[in-house]
Amino acid sequence: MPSPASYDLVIVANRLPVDRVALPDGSKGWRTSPGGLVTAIEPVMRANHGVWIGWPGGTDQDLEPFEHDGLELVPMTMSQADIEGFYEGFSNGTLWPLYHDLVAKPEFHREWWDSYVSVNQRFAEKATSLANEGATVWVHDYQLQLVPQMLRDLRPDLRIGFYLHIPFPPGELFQQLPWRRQILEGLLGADLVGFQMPGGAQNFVRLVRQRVGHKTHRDLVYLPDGRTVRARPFPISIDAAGFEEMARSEPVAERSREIREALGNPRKIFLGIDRLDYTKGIFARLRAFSELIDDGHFDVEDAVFVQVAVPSREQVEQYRILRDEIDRLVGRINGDLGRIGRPAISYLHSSYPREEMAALYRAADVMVVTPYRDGMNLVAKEYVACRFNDDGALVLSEFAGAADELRQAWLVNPYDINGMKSALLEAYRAESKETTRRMRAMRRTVTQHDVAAWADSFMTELSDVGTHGKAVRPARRS
Ligand code: GDG
Repeated sequence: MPSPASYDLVIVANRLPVDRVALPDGSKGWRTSPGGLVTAIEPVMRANHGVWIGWPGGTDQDLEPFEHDGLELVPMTMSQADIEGFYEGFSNGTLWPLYHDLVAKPEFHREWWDSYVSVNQRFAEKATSLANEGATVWVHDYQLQLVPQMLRDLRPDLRIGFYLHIPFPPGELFQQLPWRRQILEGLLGADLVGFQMPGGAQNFVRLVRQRVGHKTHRDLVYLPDGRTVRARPFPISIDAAGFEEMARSEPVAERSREIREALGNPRKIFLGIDRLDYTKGIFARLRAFSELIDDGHFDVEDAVFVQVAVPSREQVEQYRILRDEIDRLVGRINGDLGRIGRPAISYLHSSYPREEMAALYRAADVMVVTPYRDGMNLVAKEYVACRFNDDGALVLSEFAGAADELRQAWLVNPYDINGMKSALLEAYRAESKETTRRMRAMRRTVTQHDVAAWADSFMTELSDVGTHGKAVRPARRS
């Protein structure tokens, strides 16, 4: 590793893009974690001599900076108290539900806030210790909203970008937060604040005007010290070509046939893939599907619903309750409607390799994505990228960011069970001419606006705004 303070680009995110794994010889090693963010950011990091700071998971205290797959990574340690206060507490017990339309009730605890402030401070200090004079620092997501201003105070020479992966709520909800002003001021340390949707950027600018009292004009905030901050939408995307290539591969084709066979060759396979999270609307969609069977629209011989629920935040009480509720619902539906070897719902509480996800996307006739609120939802885009034959139907919540781009999906309001039933039935019955017309249009969108385009546009805009720091070189992509 080069000496400290020698990077032109510093990525700061809650998680490092790697997971700790046990190697065959029993020692511990690292594996790149699945996800679009690393694919998006890796080329920019390479072109700019970048480093990534984040938590590797766990409470190991003795981790040194290291290189993995050519990426330079700096692990941040977390104590059990940090995990409980900063991560499970303020990030996932306060901000996550508050920013997702209060789908669950946020809890406000002063000790959680104190922990959030101190962990943000540690991330900011680590970033400044690694950044060259005039370097660019790109901070990610709701766990680190105080970092931009902390960086600005420590190092006015830096060029600072912030990107929020989840929705930014309207003022009526945000103002419940006892520390609302501190969060807004924390974000205002950045030169560019990026959001998924135009609505999030507008909510932020309006709140800054009303709550902090700064002058604003369109997407610009004018600070008393002469700085300007720009707030803009940058809808995130996926490595569309990568997913398509994987879906086309022979092993994935073979696995997708096996999955169909194992399910008893039903006429139609419905699929849901989500982190097991109360924002994702898993419960409501399974109810809607089961009622269609109960009403006699189709039978368990005709259709099966495969629901993959990826374990998530299992130490947080609300997530445990949700898991129990879904376990009970699936048990009841299968008990009432299933036959021997023919469950109505094939429920998997596990995570899978990317190839298995691609095989599932390839096998599914109807993909069902019904969050109550979602910043974007990459699963919807991944499904589209994998449908290289222009077939398959997507049922998508209006409240996912992805609905802005994927207009040709069957759009639904997840709070409206009857509306969801109608959409599922239409998608089930749709003629291939109809599904092709819709899928072709969606594929054009996802292919053109991929994650590389997202990262480039954020970086280009960041290089244009502010008078701080040096411009970042765009990624050289093959
Ligand atoms: C947040 C925002 C926004 C999931 N299970 C497995 C697996 N995954 C991958 C999916 C997808 C990603 O994880 C999940 O992304 P989503 O967008 O669906 O949802 P969140 O986790 O809530 O993400 C969201 C996103 O940030 C990006 O800005 O879109 O709105 O909430 O890529 O494929 N991948 C593998 N195995 C799994 O079991 N390999």
